[in-house]
Amino acid sequence: MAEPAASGLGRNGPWLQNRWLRVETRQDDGSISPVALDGAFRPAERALAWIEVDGEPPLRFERTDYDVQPHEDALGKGRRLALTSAIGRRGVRLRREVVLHDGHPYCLTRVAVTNERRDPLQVRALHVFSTPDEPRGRLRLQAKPADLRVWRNGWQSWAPTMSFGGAQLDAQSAPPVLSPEPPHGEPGRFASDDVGVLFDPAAGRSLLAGCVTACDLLTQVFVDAPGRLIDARCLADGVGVAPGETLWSEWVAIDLAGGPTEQLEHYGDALGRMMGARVPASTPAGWCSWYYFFTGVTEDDVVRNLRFLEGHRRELPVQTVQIDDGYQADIGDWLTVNEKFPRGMGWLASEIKRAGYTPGLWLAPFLLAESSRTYAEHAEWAVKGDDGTPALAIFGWERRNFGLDGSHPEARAWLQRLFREVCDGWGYGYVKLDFLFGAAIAGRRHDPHTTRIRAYRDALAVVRDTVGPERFILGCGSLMAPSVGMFDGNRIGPDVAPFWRKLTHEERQQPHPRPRLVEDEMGAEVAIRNTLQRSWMHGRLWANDPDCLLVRTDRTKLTLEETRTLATAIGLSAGMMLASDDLDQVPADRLDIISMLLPPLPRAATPVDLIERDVPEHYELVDGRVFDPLRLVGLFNFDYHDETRDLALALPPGRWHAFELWGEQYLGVVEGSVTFASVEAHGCRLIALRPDDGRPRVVGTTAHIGAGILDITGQRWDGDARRLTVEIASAGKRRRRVYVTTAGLRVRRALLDGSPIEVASRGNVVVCEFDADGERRLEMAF
Ligand code: 9PG
Repeated sequence: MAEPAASGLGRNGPWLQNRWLRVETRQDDGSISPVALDGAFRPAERALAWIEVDGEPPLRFERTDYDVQPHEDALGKGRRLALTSAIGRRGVRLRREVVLHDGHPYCLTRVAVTNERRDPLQVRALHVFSTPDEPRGRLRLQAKPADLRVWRNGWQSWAPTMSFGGAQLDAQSAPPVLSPEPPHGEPGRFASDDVGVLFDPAAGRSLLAGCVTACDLLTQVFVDAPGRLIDARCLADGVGVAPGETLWSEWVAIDLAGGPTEQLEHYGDALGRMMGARVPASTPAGWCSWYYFFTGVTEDDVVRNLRFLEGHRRELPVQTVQIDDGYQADIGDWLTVNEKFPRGMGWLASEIKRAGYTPGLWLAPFLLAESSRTYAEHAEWAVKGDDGTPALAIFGWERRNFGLDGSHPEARAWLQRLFREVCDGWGYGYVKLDFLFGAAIAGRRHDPHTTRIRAYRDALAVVRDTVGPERFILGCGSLMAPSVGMFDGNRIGPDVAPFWRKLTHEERQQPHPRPRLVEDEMGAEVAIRNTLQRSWMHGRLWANDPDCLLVRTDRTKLTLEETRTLATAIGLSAGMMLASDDLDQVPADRLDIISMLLPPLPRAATPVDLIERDVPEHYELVDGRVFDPLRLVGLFNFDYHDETRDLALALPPGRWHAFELWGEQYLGVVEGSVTFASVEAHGCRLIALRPDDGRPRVVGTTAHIGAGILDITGQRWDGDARRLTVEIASAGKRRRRVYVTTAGLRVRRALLDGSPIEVASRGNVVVCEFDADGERRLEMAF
């Protein structure tokens, strides 16, 4: 048990302290100064809270009263400190709270404004943790601004999530699709949604700020590297606070302990717990129509692929067959099916179910196309701009599409009727809800007191209630923190494509030719970037959907190396495995790549260099099972200039058996580091490291991307009998090879399920090849 958080009164105000953090406060201005006790890291001095209001100067704390109380929430027990300031002349009362839990390294803080006037107060933003723009308020960091690193999160699935250097330009994402606001045009100024991390490489220290609740307001973390400022703020969309009412910000976590990866993992745990995340017990796999057939998909395409899956249950053990965009009459007219699906969506769902799969259907329920019947009949359900006309959510399918107003009761009732029909009428057990940001765009809504996030969640809550807790909801084009608790799975990156990239690294750094649209941000590279950068979300907020695996050899520009890289990123992410090829046309050796990702791994790998690089190159999963401790490393060449490069992997202390999966090569016992010479651009190596204990043991398997995590279920070495026993499960490919180090001994006999099996000797290892359709036992006597 952690020692309880303590509190006391200092010279300037009360403080809180636990094992990791001390938070000092000042009664004169309501500011807080958090200090990490390990190394006395104190980057932010007198971080303020203040309120931005329409048409008048900011509301700031003055002399405050305080009180300290025991506190308990979804994160456990702790202490809560409150600072209150009655600003009589402005007719408001401000309150700031700081919570320190007994068992967490971060503190939480939030701010509120109470309207004590006779008129409503129009609030723009609540600044929760805002370093003052004056010399003593600037962040105390050791590195020069240009050397600082900033990790920024995109506001929805497709938005760039990556690290930047302090002199770089932020992602130039155009609102409202890829960003809630226009991008900053000056280098070193970054706007991160929900959560941001600032890393000081000179000090080796890191500061995370991020919202752990997201039910009402949009939280942004703004970092100014040259100005050495940070500002975590909640956008209140100018909603009116009625006389006598109080508006709270979201809870924002401030973490100074550990490195960026650890901080993001702790943050994900906190957000998931505060928001009641739904994490499926096992991560589903399936087939999706989109990336081969696009909007041209027909009933026959789906049925042919369904038959293929039925005929290849051993190779492709997936649960879901998901029909994507292309069946509907128009965006908004979901229940009117086009001529490409002559037998209707109910028939197709039954056919999929009859074959033993869960039928899945794509909808963009928060968009209304200007050409749709639903919009023609209910223009009042669209979010409006300031001029009162419908606000554009996205131009797509060659027409304007407006956002659905989740605050409109009739629009919500329509959602309920729609999903009743899709789930109970047609029989779909899985829905992919796409373009969901449409309900969260800025604008005027039917209920003027509803924020965009509240409207978004109210609409989602109707869908979740109607769909029920048993069916699977996959979010897409969806907000991140505000969706937690609603989805089972969520897309965490832009669209994969059968090509590597559209924009070069240099083009992506430039503000020109224009702010970036979704179609600029498609391709395998950017999909992989988000998959790695958002790995920490998996299993904490939902099951990550890293987007589809494409392995085909027709209609693709991806090379075999790039395909393996995509497979490695998806596989190590442990996220959903959705194949999106025309399966009939896929050669057997490419189907093997899909098999190697089934089922998904139980846990996600960690991108070791997520703060150093925009696209991490070192993705690592440590599996500590005592009979087979394993360190699995995906090492990528994401060279910015597309050059062949040597990749070096530094090893933890000790002697390691190294096995490279894609090249199927045992590299012997290595120490210190291993180098892979001339790795192709966009290529990768997948290395399984196992400690060398001088005894015979498995050093490599070829069945599954986990290199043993799922396909080796037990291993015993009997020193007296000099016998090795290995338990094998069917995970992955049927045909596989198992590599065993002989530790200098000679194999006398090898048995598979009691029958002799041939072993080929290759220096210090022996190799057995066999099929596994169920559990198998391999025994070797030495
Ligand atoms: C269906 C697709 C797939 C895909 C989704 C989403 O702006 N655009 O041009 C744009 C095109 C496609 C797109 C997003 C934006 O992809 O991510 O998986 O379901 O919709 O239309």
